[in-house]
Amino acid sequence: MRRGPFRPGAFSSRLHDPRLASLLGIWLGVAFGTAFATGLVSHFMQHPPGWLQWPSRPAWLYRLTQGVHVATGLASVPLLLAKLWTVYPRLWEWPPVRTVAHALERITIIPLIAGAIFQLATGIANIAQWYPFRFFFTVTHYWVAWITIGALVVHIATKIVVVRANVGRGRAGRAGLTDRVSQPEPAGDGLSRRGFGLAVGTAAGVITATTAGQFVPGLGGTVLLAPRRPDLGPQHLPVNRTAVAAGVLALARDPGYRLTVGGPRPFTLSAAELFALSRATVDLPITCVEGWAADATWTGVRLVDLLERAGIPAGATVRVESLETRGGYRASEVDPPHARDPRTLLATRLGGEPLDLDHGYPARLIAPNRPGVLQTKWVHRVVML
Ligand SMILES: Nc1nc2c(c(=O)[nH]1)N[C@H]1C(S)=C(S)[C@@H](COP(=O)(O)O)O[C@H]1N2
Ligand SMILES: [Mo]
Repeated sequence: MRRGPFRPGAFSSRLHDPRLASLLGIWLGVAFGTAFATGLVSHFMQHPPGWLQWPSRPAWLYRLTQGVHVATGLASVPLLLAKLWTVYPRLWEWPPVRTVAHALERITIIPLIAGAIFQLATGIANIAQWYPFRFFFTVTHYWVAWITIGALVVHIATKIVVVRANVGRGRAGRAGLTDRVSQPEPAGDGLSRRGFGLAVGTAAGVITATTAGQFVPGLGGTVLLAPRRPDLGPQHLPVNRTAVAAGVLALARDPGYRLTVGGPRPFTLSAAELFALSRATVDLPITCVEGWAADATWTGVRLVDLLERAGIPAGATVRVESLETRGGYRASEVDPPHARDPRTLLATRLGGEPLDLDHGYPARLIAPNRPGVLQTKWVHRVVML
């Protein structure tokens, strides 16, 4: 009665092997666990709950967490493909369901595989700034992460016996606990298990080595496969949204431009006054959620100086607003740790030159340890919340 893929022995490759599947599973577990943890950092930096005020130091923290987030996601691609290929014959397992526990275990595979593929596909589309989907990326990527990681925890719980019987010391002693035990490798032509493992590891390593330079200081020139070279763009910095795309060209160049600072003692500054006050210089990276980071030297006015002049109390959160009228990044809320950090500037110069229009002329926010999406450009207003 059992035909086609249901036939015993239908999948003859020696690479459909429980030890290989276990090893790939361990690597994938580490990669997805790391991507999940660093993804939470990114999410809660962008949407801090009321009780959480993110520190402004160390300045490099977000560069590290987000660089690792994107790197582990990219390295997961060959690992996931290899893992799926190694285990796919089990789709035709017979009998399809043995016990209730077995049925539940099989059902949780669906959100696990769907979620894993979805997270990698949408993440890669996002870093390539390609949005073929209708939903809002960050919200969906965040919630699907919880589903995927939940399914992964269940999967690990149901597979830990198999993994321990196939990997590590003492595995022979545990072999009696499961029927999913690696058999000695049959001789034959073609790729060996070791060769397959090496090929998959090499693929993950090459992807990492040719993309990780996008966040590692000084290695920007090594990125062959990353969508972005962090040193290319006007004033040697990439631009995600140009002044034209943001529709701010006329307003940013308007001689009547004013920076308004609200608060108990509100005041305004013309562009010339703002430039004259620009006396602080800091070295800080732009660290995009897409995983690239670019170092730059910024000169501008300390945000804290503006807040003090306006009489804004030290515990206040402020909102820095852009001339851009639409889009999710047109305003940025700044909590006290960042607002009061002397390295947080309304920058008017970049690398010693006036800020390019595409980098936010006449002024942009730059603060340590925050995602690029919060470093709003074309700033014209600061208000107390
Ligand atoms: N007003 C405004 N500011 C913005 C954006 C935007 O779309 N609008 N994009 C942000 C993003 S996603 C990043 S990574 C940085 C990029 O900075 P750069 O283009 O100045 O290098 O600017 C941020 N500031
Ligand atoms: Mo970004």
